[in-house]
Amino acid sequence: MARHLITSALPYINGIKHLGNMVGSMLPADVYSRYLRQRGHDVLYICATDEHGTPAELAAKEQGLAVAEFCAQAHDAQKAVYDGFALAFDYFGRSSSAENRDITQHFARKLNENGFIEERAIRQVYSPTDGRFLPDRYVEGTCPHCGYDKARGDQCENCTRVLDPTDLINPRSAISGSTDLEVRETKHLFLLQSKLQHEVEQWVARHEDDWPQLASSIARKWLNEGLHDRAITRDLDWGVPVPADTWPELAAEGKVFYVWFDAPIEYIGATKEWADQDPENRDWKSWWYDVDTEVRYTEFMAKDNVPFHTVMFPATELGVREPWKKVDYVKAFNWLTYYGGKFSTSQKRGVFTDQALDILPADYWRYFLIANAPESDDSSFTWEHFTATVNKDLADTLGNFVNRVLSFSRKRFGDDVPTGGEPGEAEAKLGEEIARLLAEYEVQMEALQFRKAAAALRALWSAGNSYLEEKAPWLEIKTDKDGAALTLRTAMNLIHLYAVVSEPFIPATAKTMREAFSLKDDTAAWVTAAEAKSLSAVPVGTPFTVPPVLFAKLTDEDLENYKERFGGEAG
Ligand code: B3M
Ligand code: ZN
Repeated sequence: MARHLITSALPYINGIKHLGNMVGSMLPADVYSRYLRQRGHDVLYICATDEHGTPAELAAKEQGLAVAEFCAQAHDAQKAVYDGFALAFDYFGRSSSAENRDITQHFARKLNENGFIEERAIRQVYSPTDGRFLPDRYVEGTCPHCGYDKARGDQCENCTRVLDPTDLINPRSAISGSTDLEVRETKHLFLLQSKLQHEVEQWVARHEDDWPQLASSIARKWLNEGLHDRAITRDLDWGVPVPADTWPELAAEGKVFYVWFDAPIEYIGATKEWADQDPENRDWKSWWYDVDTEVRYTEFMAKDNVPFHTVMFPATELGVREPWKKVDYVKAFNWLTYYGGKFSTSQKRGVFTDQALDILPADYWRYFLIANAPESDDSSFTWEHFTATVNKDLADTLGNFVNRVLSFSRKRFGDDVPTGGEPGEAEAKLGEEIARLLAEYEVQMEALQFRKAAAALRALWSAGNSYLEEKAPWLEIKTDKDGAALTLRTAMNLIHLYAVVSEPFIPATAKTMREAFSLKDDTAAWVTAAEAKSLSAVPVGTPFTVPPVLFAKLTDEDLENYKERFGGEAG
């Protein structure tokens, strides 16, 4: 039993996320958290909306709302979708919280005391037409590195290089489109990351061997390019204000911290939000402060967020010179593509999480997405692949097994798990196989190898089907009633085992399967190897019901409808 702190990259507030965002952060974090909880660990899974920065301001403007109001609404809208996906966060917070403000300001003061912050006058893009400085995404133009003509002032979406608005060629205002831009001088706070390069390097060197290659290679690339001092304040109305006790002049000018400075700190902030809801019983610091080896911290994110989590945020934490918990394991994901092309929030291409839930219940998506998670490479979403997977794995292999076994047994033996012969060779062989596959499933889950874990789970479901085909109780019953009863009883035990071990992937269906049996005392959190071998957790005489079809089979017509609605190819 260990203490596991788990976070997934904080979804930006500016809109409902698509399936690609879901599979690269929150969903695998949820599957992993659920698994660890079931195994008896003490788990804290924290996430939040990332509410500061220009995207929030721009999205609020588009909707004609004050930013605070926009964020409050957008937070609730995202939370509702995540509830729909059955994401079991311990807390889903907001980076605009007072808790995050306080901790962010504390971090900045400490960094300043330790000589890692400097005030510098910089030249910044000013738009006379808009009457304001234009930070980050308020400026668009051509990327100086790759020539992409819709690069934003903070990062080029095409080559992922981090930019400064003044780097852009042919810049224009994202607010008014004006190209009448000038460069003016203004003061900002700089985080002296270059002074922390060596320490970060040493820290990464101590951890990277444990990380997946995708995470360590990105961290290395960034360190090799060298850590640059970066402006951590912006001229925006919305954000964590620069503390007036330390920087009165900048505070008076209304400067706020850059969104990427306060966003990772919100992992801590949200933990404090969680504790503040029940201060008697929750201790946020016991998860974050001076718990180097006591807590294991795992972060989930897509690859574009890796530099911020493996290099920049650790640099901040190191520079604070207080024992804040740093990440132990960085689970990074490649992209899920839509028919080989980009899912795009801005261009509204692909399937959004709210639309997905309109079409089918969460378990269909959860299983498909994790079974096809872009772990070692990008993976492509197509409706053909989705419908084929649902039909084969969920409807045929799992759903049909459950229904067939329970309805046949009810028809022939009534509403209780039937008595019958003693387990024989076939049952012993099955038990061995189930125990072996369960062990494989556990190994892959513990290694955070989600595709392989899904494959092991599918193999567990398949083993039941093979057993059933082999024993064919619908024939067996004609000559050996006791034998048929044994087969069905064994299969029902498999259903219960599936209910327990499938929960991280398909929690709602798992619950339905479990509740099919009226066990006196069904507290089993997990299945031991011995239990897997003996397949006897559901005893003779246990009343059961036959649940409605667990997974609907998707038809050719469904497939055509999805393709028509969402576009059946890359845009
Ligand atoms: N909101 C970027 C993103 O949504 C950003 C992650 C913050 S994690 C601290 O991809
Ligand atoms: Zn570029």
